[in-house]
Amino acid sequence: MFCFQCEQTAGGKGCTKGGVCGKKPEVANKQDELTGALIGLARAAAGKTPGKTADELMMQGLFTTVTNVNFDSSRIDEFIRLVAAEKAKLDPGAQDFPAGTLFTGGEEDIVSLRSTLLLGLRGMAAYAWHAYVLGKRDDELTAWFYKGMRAIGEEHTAEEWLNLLMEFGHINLKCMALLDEANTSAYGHPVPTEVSTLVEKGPFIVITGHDLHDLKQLLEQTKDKGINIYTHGEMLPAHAYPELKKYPHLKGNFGTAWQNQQKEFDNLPAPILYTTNCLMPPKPSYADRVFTTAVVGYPELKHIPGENGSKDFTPVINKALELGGWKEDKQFTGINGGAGLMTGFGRNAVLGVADKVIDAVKAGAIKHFFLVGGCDGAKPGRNYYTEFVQKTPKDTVVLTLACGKYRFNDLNAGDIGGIPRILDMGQCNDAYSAIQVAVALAGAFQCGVNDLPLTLVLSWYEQKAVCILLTLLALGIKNIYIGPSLPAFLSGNVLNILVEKFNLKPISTPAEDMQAILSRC
Ligand code: SF4
Ligand code: SF3
Repeated sequence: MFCFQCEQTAGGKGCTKGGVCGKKPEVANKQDELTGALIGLARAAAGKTPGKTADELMMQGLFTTVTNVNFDSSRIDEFIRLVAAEKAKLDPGAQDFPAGTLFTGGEEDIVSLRSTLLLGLRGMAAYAWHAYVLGKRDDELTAWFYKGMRAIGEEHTAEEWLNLLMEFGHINLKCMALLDEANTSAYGHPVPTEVSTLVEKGPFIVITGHDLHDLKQLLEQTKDKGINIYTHGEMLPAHAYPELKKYPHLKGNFGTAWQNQQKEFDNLPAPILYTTNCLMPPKPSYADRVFTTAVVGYPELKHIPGENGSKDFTPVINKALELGGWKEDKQFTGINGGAGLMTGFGRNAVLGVADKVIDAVKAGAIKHFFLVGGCDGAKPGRNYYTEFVQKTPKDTVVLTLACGKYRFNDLNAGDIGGIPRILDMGQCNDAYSAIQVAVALAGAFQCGVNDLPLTLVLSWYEQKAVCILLTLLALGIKNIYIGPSLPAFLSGNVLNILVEKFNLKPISTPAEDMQAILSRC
């Protein structure tokens, strides 16, 4: 196996003897085979309209290979079989891409550029899938999956690869816009909401991942059953959607970001439902109560089928009743000891008070905006993000999104004239909201986004972060700080290009970076 797609890759270079994430070599190799088969499917679809089954397989197949999604080789085998059957219908002569050369075949910089596009496509597939299950699709976006996968199987010059990456970035913006529309048209615009971290006594279910459609179905099916629902990780922003928050048994949030799950779920007297990444190999103390759904999978764990459309969560409900929850209420806190978490500052909520924000900037009450967000992860260096936020001056505002927010979302940072200093915009895909807000501010101040008093300080872990970064670069956003370490799949030369073209900066220390940012203001 060879895998270097995530931030925790072995030795900062690549996992070769098994994944740091727990992915076995057999599974890694099958995922490469599946990827090669999807390139074959894309080739077979050239000049044709592939149809619903092929489109679904393309999105699901790519999503399956995202970090911490699927560890079950039998499920990946099934995808390979289905992709082969679909390809045979379109063009039996189309060749699959040789799996073994995906991340190793060719010159270092070309491997780097090819991998970057593939990993971006994997991330985008997850977002496209969430929109798709809510009935939203976009022909240009769907077609780009085929175009991108065909491109991965072809030879290109470095310049052509870079152009493809920028084109991809724009398509991913469309994808995030589509998901924003899917989520907001189904569940309303997020409204600022305080989320409790108290877990009440009695049966409960913990739901994690990004899929709001799964949460909605679970809420419906647990209505009036005496079972409370708690979000975990990336599901936290769900509390802010009017059509989800109206369920009184959606009580609060339990736990923090994904990398803490083995500790947080140890002996948990409740089932946990995983709707997307990030699943870690479960410990024996709670493996019997883990349920996966959609493309998530792990050998021996119970799976709720029904990838697309309605699902029956009865096994999860029965497990919740059997385990019974805790005997007493339990108050939890975030990692810094705070108990109430605010979320729901999506584009609608923030732009709803745009006048106030603009006035505060003009009056000098807000001097700078930071977007501190992205993925969380296990590395000790990720304390950087907590310290960075702690160091932000009192006349600055911190926008945040994705699971990296758990590093500081329980800090009481106060407010500026009623505007909270830490604004949680939602999940990683709500980077779309952040972009919309930045564009609106640039419009109001009649300047470019790069001229705004705004600095992006991003943390990355998996491939959704890769697709978002490519979108930000495609939009011409410069001076982005990125950490905690640089992607192993960026070769020295490719990194140099990004640094030269976009002034992409690896993080250093919170103090140094803060000083550099504020001295430019
Ligand atoms: Fe290693 Fe990350 Fe790949 Fe897992 S996903 S095998 S940890 S690089
Ligand atoms: Fe987190 Fe996996 Fe990336 Fe959606 S849940 S941001 S790491």
